[in-house]
Amino acid sequence: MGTALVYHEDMTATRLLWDDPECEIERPERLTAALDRLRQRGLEQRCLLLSAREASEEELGLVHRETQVLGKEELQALSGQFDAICFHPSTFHCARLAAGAGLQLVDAVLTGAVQNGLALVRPPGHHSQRAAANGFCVFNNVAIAAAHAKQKHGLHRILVVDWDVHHGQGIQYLFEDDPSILYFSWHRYEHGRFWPFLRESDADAVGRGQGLGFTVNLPWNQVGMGNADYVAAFLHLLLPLAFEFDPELVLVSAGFDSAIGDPEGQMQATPECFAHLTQLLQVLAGGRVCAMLEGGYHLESLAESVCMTVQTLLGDPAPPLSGSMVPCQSALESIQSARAAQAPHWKSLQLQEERPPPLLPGGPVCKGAASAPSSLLDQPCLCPAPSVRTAVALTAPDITLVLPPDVIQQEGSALREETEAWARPHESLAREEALAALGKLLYLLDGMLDGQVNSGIAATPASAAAATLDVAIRRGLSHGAQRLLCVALGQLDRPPDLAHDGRSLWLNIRGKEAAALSMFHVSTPLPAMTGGFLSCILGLVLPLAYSFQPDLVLVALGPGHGLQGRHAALLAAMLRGLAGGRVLALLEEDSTPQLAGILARVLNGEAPPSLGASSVASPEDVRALMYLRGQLEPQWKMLQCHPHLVA
Ligand code: Q9C
Ligand code: ZN
Repeated sequence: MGTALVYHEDMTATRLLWDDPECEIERPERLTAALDRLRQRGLEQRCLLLSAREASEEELGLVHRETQVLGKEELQALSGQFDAICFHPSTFHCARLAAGAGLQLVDAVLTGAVQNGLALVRPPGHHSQRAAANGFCVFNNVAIAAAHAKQKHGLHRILVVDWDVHHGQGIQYLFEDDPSILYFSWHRYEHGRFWPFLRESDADAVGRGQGLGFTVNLPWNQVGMGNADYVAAFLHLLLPLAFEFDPELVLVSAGFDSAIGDPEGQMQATPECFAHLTQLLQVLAGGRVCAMLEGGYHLESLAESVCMTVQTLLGDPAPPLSGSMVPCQSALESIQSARAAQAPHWKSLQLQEERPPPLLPGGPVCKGAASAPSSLLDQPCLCPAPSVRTAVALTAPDITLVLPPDVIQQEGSALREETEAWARPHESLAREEALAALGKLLYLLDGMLDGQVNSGIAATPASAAAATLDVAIRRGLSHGAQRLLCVALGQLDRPPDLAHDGRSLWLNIRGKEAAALSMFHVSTPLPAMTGGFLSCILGLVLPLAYSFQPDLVLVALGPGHGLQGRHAALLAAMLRGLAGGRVLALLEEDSTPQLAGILARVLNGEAPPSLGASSVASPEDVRALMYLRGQLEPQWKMLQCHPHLVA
């Protein structure tokens, strides 16, 4: 459905007219650097370009008390009245364009003209308050867009995700008693010693009145937070609440001063991390995500991170995350205290009764802030994008399948002799239908391993599902995959002679009981209800997967998998964050065309349908989950959401 990019070059006009070391980082080059890089990467050309308009007085009035225009002479004097603000004659024009850009973006998404988009704007907005400019922000672009989405489009639930490294206190103040806006912000806090030095930026500020629980603050008390910390915050804090909230729209206060190299943030998350954050948000609200630029002052890091965000909005799979995926102790402390503060307000957090953390030697501590290694930022992703994003290899091409034009139905098959050789050890693969299906699967898998195809779907007769999966695992491991994650649903047993060499991680969802037979062989019951399914994905499957860092993912819906289509779609959409989206889904031949269709579309980058208001996880589901997490946490660090006590 497309991605909008909203911009106007007039927004490069506002700049610093006198010496001010605090304001000088918010420069016009921020926009031009981001836009140039989008062009260079061919990303701008793939977007629907919208030229920003000015917001009207009335629209600004949704949030702000007065919007006076001032004479030049008073600008410096006026600037002095606010914290971290430097006005320029063009500032008001730019700020009205920035707010207008957000409104256009929301209109484009909510009228269905596009699926999602980014507004590239300055000045930023999230520090701005009803009657006060603050922290480079004049009008609160995201807050105005949220108020507009409620007023003009009748929305009832809007999620605002503020991944800028500063606390968007302006948004918090404007909506702190409003339960229709769930505001999440992580921010550099350092126990209150970082700008804007507010007590109400801490985790215990959770909203007021009707809005209790609808403000979620995650203060970072150390610099140097990285990919593992950010992804852990999403999996263990933001996403459980977001699914329970069930937003109709996601607005992102997309500041990139939380990325590596930024002088304000001093964090370590790489640009790819923003692809993952974006992709994780796209499973909400039917994929209606509107991102608006906030901060981001390291031009190189900013430009790369903007590209990662736009690329992901366009549906490209997220590049794999680099670095070890181990959250640091300080991040875990913050996540735990935010979870504890929110638990009274959210069912999804209550059930996971807080256990005493196990006594273990202390985990890693955060390394200090790193400057951006230019080598890391300069090189574009070395692996060329596969020419086919998604291929469907069903035994008989299915004309009833509704597929987007860029999803191909694969005709090819592996050579007969080769297919027979792989099939030989398995009796269930002797039948002609099973062999034919295996031939198509092998052909598809080879295309993926060679880098021609990114993701795919293959089918097999139910009786041959286990054997076909076994062959797929072996073939994957012997033809280039270093680490293979297999998520097997239904009655599929781990191939008995699969080596326990750490190259494969087997996760069976449908096991009779929860069991971790080894760190590479995990089995869990299929939760009955949506709530349990979500906590299984967010609390077990994804943390395991992000810790393991596979380069190939197999998802098999085997006999009796019992998974609803929308649940399967969500699982596939979220697993797509692993292995650069190299995901092969294996279905039973008699699966409905609807299931095959929705999986193909999701693997191709379409948003999964929203799950709707979710039920709570059952006590048994929670028990199974807690048990497995307890068993596996020492090995798979992304499962942790508590700091360890140092023994
Ligand atoms: N060295 C935005 O990122 N100065 N605003 C803080 C600490 C103000 C940041 C000084 C930073 C404002 C949108
Ligand atoms: Zn910021």
